[in-house]
Amino acid sequence: MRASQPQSIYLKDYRKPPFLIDHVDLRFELFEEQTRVHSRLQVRRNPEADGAERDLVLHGEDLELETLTLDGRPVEDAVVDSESLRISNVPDQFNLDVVTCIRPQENTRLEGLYKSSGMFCTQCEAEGFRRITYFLDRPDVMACYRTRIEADSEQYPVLLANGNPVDHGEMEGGRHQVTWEDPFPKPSYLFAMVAGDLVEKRDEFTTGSGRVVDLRMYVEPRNSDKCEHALASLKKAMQWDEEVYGREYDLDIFMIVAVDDFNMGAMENKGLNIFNSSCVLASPETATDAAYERIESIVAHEYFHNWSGNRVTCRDWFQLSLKEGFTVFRDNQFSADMGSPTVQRIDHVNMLRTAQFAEDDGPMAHPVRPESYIEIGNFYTLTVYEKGAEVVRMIHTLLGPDMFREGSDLYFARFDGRAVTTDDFVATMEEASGRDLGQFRRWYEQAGTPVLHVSDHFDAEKGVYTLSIEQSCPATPRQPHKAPFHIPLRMGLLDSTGEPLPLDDIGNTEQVLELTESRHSYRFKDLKERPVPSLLRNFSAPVKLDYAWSRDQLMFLVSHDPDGFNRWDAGQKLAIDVIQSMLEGNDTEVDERLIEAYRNLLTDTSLDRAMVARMLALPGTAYLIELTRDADVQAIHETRQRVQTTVANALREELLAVHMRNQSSEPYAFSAERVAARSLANSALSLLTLIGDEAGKDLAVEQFRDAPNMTNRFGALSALVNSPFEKERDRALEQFYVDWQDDPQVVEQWFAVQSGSPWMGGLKRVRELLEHPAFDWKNPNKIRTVIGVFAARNLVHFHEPDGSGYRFLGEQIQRLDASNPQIAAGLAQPLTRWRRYAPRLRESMKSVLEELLAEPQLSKDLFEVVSKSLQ
Ligand code: 0A1
Ligand code: ZN
Repeated sequence: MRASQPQSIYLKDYRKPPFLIDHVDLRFELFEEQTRVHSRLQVRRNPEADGAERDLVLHGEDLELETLTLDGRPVEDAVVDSESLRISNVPDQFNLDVVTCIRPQENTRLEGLYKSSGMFCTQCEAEGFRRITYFLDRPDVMACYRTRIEADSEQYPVLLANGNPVDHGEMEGGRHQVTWEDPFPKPSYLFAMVAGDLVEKRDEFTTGSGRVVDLRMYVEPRNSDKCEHALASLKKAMQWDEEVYGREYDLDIFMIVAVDDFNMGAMENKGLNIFNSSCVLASPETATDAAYERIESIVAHEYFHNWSGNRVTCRDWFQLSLKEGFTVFRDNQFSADMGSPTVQRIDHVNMLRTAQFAEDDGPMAHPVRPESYIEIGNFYTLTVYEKGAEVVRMIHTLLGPDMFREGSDLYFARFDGRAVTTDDFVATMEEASGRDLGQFRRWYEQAGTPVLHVSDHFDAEKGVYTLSIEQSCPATPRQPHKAPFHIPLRMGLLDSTGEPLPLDDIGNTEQVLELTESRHSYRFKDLKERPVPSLLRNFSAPVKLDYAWSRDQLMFLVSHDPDGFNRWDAGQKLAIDVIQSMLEGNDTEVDERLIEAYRNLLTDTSLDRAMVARMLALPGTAYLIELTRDADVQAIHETRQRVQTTVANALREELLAVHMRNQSSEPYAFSAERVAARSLANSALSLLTLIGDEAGKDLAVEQFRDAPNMTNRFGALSALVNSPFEKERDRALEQFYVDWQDDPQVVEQWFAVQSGSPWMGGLKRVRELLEHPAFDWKNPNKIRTVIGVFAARNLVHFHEPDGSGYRFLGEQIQRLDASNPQIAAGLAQPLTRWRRYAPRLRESMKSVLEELLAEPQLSKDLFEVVSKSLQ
């Protein structure tokens, strides 16, 4: 047990900052052993503060204070503890000079200033700036920064910070300095600096108003051929934000830096975005289509933050979804416009339903706007990001695109340069549209996934069809009772030929029903026959929908629903029903209708190939677990596998034909059409190798050998790894490593394909990977691709009935907690879901959590996750 219990921080305790800092002047002296940070703060008492504080209390952690002067006079009586610096009785306005010493070389937490592959870089969100110098490290304190960086000229020729470069020069001792000034006031979490021996790739973008913006990407020399895609994505994002949201970029330079050691995906620091290498570097030879897609959306996400996050920022960390929910919604809209909107929606909902619904149903469930936290780093969650985006999407649905745009224009105009709340966002949308979103605000306040129970009745005599809908929401921690949500439910009705039926007098065939009560019933008149309902089109709300479709109705929707998302979802529901009734022993064989549905998909060449690839994928094991109480993972995995192999065996010829039809000899292009063809060909290949098909094996070996790009090569590797062909698999894995050992991003994929595969000998192989020379305990990507992927994707082995998978994870978490608590707490996620599993599994998961909680040195991060999941 920890000696002291860390304190919770509550939204209800929010107070305006007692002091404001208008200007920050920083000077970094970078040396190999330590870095000296000189900071001059222009401080004044906040006229709007709630009470009159006499003392100034600054945040600071792991800092060595060297000197402290107030208006030029040394401060003798400052009180320093492990988290703060207190100066008593300060005047109303003053300059404070602070010199601190820090050790970036020893910083394994990767928060604040640290070193990665020989370069210095920073990560200040959420509370990293206090690890650089003493400061009011809270987002509602916004200042203008001037940053001077001094370092050895040879080792660190490139010196970057936010804003525009205003000065540079040589110094004594082979050193140099560059000074940057950011004219936009910003919170400390958006501060960034970088020093390294980096190559620069340049491009430019001319804004709508005719300003030329310098685009620069900085990478290690070995990555200089991997910048094109990120720069192209950036330009598309800049253009899109002007067209769709009327947002122009505001500085003269926009910089992107790639670093190998990074806790998250990327960071939107003002004018100087810093990226995890795996989320920005790509070439056709080294990155798969999936990586190209990820990069396009993350580059856009970080860029969009320049308005939704930077120009308008969060008042406090409870408001995190203000920037993240809105920005994810924006990047989803962007990705939809760049490719196929339906496919993009399917991928996104699949992730939301598998992972966010699980979070909302577990012990860490929290509202989109949480009410309390111990460590804010634990709240960069799928709920804040993805459910937050769904909430913004529902506002978009309720208001319609034009009104939504008016609302967003008003929001950006009114709150530019300010730190605001999710409530300010909603109120602005209300003001612009005249709609009342009072009840809608519950989406920000109540945790848990609402459930819609739908039943229907057809009165054949009167020709009246009635839909009855009841909503409820399960209890979540500290919220036993829920009030009804305001839910937009997009729907339509189809007749028996598949024609959409008019739903009102004007002949609309689609409607958005607005559910606000616990129960509603809707009547549709003048119908000749019982219609088939198509509900929750395009997943219009993040809810679970319960309606007893028959298998025939689902088959019918797969081919007739005009809503592409619902066509896919009907296929998923059909497959779930087949798998579940086999699991429950109600069916012994795979329903022929499912096989026929797949046959149609494979033979109808008029269908969108990206859609076909999605529809061919059975619901994932993780999602099936989420749908099951007392989940028996082995049984679920085996049943799913049986359905998959039955389908693949029945459709062998069709799969071979699909693989053949979707080959191309053209050079790599990241176009929707080519991506779709590669994805379909790879899906077919993996089904063939899965069933041990000899022709499939030969195709995979050949594709692996001759692949002109990483999508094909990795597709073949993954097909062999998930197959009974051990000899070919081992050969391919070995060759792949020999070819790509010098490329960390490719080696990460090599790790992931092995640790995530149920065919690779489970824990034994994962332990071998930990011993592999390419594994690095200090690199979050390696940790995630070996340990994280094992626990999240290799479900049969992670949930080994003897508990070995859980104990393994517990050991690694414990080991990592000392060096990188944020990563350790993230890895603990799968264990927090222990209540969902069969009794034996549940007990062993729980005991691993209990052992972790007994650790005396537990970090705040891990303490919060572990203690809350045992409550
Ligand atoms: N704001 C970034 C995500 C991010 C959050 C925290 C980090 O370190 C603790 C790093 C990045 C985004 O949404 O992209
Ligand atoms: Zn973000």
